[in-house]
Amino acid sequence: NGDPSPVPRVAVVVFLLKGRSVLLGRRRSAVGNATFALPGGHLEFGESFEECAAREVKEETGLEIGKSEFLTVTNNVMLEQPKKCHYVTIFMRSVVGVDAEEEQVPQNLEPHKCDGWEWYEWDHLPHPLFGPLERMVKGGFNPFSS
Ligand code: 8DG
Ligand code: MG
Ligand code: MG
Repeated sequence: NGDPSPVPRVAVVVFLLKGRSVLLGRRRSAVGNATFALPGGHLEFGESFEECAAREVKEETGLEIGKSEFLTVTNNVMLEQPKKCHYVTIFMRSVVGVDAEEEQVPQNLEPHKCDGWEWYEWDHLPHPLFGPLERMVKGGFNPFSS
């Protein structure tokens, strides 16, 4: 791709947990197209990780998350993608209520970027997962026990 001086960027993504499930959507993107990924996006100037997590989840799914907490960070160099990129990815966690009165249904608010959001049981994840997530899962990372 034509970017003359590419730089690493910071992304914040969220493990939204409900019971034994996590929210994933299949990407429509030049990076990780058709793979299942967490909600999230680019850290904006002046934002905290928590603010970015809540904003991206709201923009992409309509869900209002409460507190989120930092889990881990990974370095993702993706030069094989149609759009070459390099992300330092911050992984946050937020737990949503399972009670009927707290139940919020995710909406696909950016259908040009995602095929739709679904809850997937951690023991039955869909595939292919987006590369950065796939590497964590293969490495034994578990957002429920971190
Ligand atoms: P924005 O304009 O809303 O800020 O960006 P976006 O359109 O929501 O960006 P994104 O591609 O969803 O997320 C930015 C980058 O974050 C993505 O290109 C690569 C990195 N990233 C990971 N893992 C994950 C993940 O599981 N989900 C998402 N959405 N992005 C991830 O490294
Ligand atoms: Mg976004
Ligand atoms: Mg996004």
